[in-house]
Amino acid sequence: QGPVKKIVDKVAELAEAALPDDSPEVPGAPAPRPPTLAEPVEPADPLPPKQDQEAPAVVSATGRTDGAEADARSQHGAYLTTAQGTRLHDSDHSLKAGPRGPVLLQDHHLREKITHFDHERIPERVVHARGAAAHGVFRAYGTATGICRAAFLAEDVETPVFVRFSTVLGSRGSADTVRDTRGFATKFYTTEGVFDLVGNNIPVFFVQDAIKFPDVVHAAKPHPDREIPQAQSAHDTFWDFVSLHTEATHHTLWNMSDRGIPRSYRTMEGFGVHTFRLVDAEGGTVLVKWHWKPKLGVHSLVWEEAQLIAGLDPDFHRRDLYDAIESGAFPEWELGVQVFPDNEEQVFEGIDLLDPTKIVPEELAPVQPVGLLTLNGNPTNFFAEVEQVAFHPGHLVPGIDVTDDPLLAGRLFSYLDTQITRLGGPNFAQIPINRTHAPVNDMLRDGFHQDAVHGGVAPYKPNSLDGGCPFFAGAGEHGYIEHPTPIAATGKVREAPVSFSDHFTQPRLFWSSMSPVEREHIIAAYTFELGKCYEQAVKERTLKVLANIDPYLCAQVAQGLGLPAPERSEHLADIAPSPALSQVGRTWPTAGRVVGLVAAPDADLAGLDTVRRAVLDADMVPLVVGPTGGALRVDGEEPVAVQRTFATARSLEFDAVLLAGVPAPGLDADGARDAKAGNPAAPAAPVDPRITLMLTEAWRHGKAVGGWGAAGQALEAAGIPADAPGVVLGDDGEDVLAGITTLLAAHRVWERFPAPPESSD
Ligand code: HDE
Repeated sequence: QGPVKKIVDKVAELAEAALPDDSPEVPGAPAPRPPTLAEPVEPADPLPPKQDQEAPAVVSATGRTDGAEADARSQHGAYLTTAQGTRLHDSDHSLKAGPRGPVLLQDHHLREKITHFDHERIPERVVHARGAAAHGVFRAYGTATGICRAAFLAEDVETPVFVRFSTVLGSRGSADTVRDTRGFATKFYTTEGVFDLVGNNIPVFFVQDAIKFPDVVHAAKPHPDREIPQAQSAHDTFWDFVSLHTEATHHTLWNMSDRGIPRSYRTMEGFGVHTFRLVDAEGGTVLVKWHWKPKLGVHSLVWEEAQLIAGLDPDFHRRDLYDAIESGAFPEWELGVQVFPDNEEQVFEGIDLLDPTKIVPEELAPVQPVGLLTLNGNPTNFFAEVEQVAFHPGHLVPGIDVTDDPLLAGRLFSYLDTQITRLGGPNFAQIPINRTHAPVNDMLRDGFHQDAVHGGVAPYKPNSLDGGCPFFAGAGEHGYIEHPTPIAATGKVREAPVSFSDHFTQPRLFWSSMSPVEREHIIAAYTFELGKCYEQAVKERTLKVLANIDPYLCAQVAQGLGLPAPERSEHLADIAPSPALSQVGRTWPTAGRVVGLVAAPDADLAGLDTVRRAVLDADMVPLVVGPTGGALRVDGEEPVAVQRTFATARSLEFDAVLLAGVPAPGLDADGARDAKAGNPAAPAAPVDPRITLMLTEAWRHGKAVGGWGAAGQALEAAGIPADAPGVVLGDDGEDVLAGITTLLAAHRVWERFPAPPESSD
């Protein structure tokens, strides 16, 4: 019995247990509510923290546990207390002079409670404010030991990790499925200190030099006067900036592609973006680019789906990550590296490795797997962990070093700086989620929120009073020694290398690597975003940029905007596509895919239950949709718990929709004329419009649909021909599921989307 199945069975059991014994069959009159649970009367200890989430103890230079225990501020004991631990006997009424007041100033508990509440919020991150995170473990394959001395990369070493995914532009409370880049930040708690791999789901960046970061972010954030639009780039200031600043073309093109709207955090690739330097045990070096490859494959939403979900379930990605982990379907990624020689030019196959607007196609430098990341623990407290985690690209361990990428240089400054404001001072490394699992023996002292009680009298070096302690570590003692890379400076300048001015070769590479249907999505995305702009000059300038990527792309977007297509200004070089960049044309594991099982009144419930179990056996997630909440009952069979009702379900949360023999008008579940209808020729009851909506939406979004029994009639009522691509009908539910599963491996039924002809260049 797989973990997913266990949880789904548990959910069904709970739903069943919540039903009163005399629950009516569905549909029918609403059942009486179960009695409300009485408040417990006996004191009970709070729930213990989850095992793998206890923070490491703070160890002082002397090896003694200093100051407060890691969890001293969390909950202990059976009774409600003040922050000072004094037990309270009432927390519902202010202290008053008589029941009708006035309230007395001496009520310390009132003041403590309200004052603390008044200060509960901290500034949100200036970018990447909205995110979700999980605990996990990274197990190294040992394949990187030849190029990197980092202890956590040695064979079979397991390192605890915490991973935070995020959108970039939106505020903390914004929606998950907006068109944006996603953050993919990993904290490795290694034995040699914390290593943070602070990456994105897009391998290139808008700007080549960190000094431009405030510009691109100011342009992309909401307009300063109205503070709209929230969490999106479809507005004038963004397109004004990226059309004037053409080094942003490549990243913008990725954002307009399906990569800008991931299906799930679990189906995103991750990239370190910059080139890093790895150092082996002998001091030899290579340059690398980091990649995260999701085991479930790279999948995206379609734009209409993303927009609808932003309203229907703004927490879609957060919920998906949490549910997957809670149900035991642990998301996994392989970490891999592309490896390049570390020579003076730092150029590979003509691609400047210091330019963060460029990728190296996998066909030129394959991604070599070095370990497996498994996310297996949800946060215990969102604020304590997800909100307070502080990543920094400069958190490095011996064996991993930076390069001179000017974007990376600015990041190395920025993260520590922003965290001092966001986390209220310089001591945020002591917050449990940020604590290294390696012994700390620093000479950093005092400051706001200092939790450690440091011993010793000499937090300086050299000293004799603390016996000269602590000592420096050489390479043999795992000391971090920067690699002595030679610097060929020619004088102080505010300039970029000449190669940085090639802004169009790589956008052309990306465009030419897309399948026809992906190109169609890109055209639609540009047309949508520019259609939301008001400034004519911005639209016209962007079309000139598009002309330098591809004439067909430019012409189609121009047509959508009702503008003439301009001529290109750059020479369009021939470029070999990189098939690895496309998400279409490959098959992936179907584990974790969500199948909506829809049961109308009189549906084939026994068949539905069989298919539900088959979905579970295939490690996919069945969600049973019924007309109302409760359970679906059929004589002599186990009741089937309803997880979504016609009122709460939309096809958006399913990867495929199956109808359990839904009777078409006037037909029973076997497709025979319904005898109860009396007159066979009499007009039949219409299919529930909510089923029709589910089917038409699933159809439009390229999802597999089907069913057994008379399901074809309901599809027909929704305007879906039985012989159309991605429609599976049959007599036997399990056969139908087998057909659907084959379709799910390709993620979507791509033939359903209108595709443009091959690029015209
Ligand atoms: Fe960040 N970025 N960034 N960034 N970034 C931040 O740090 C910054 C860049 C990334 O889940 C901030 O703690 C500069 C590239 C992620 O907590 C801030 C530049 C990449 C996260 C910051 C960049 C990233 C951040 C805001 C241009 C992919 C979220 C809050 C030079 C490789 C981490 C914070 C989390 C967050 C600065 C560009 C990834 C302001 C100056 C390129 C995943 O320090």
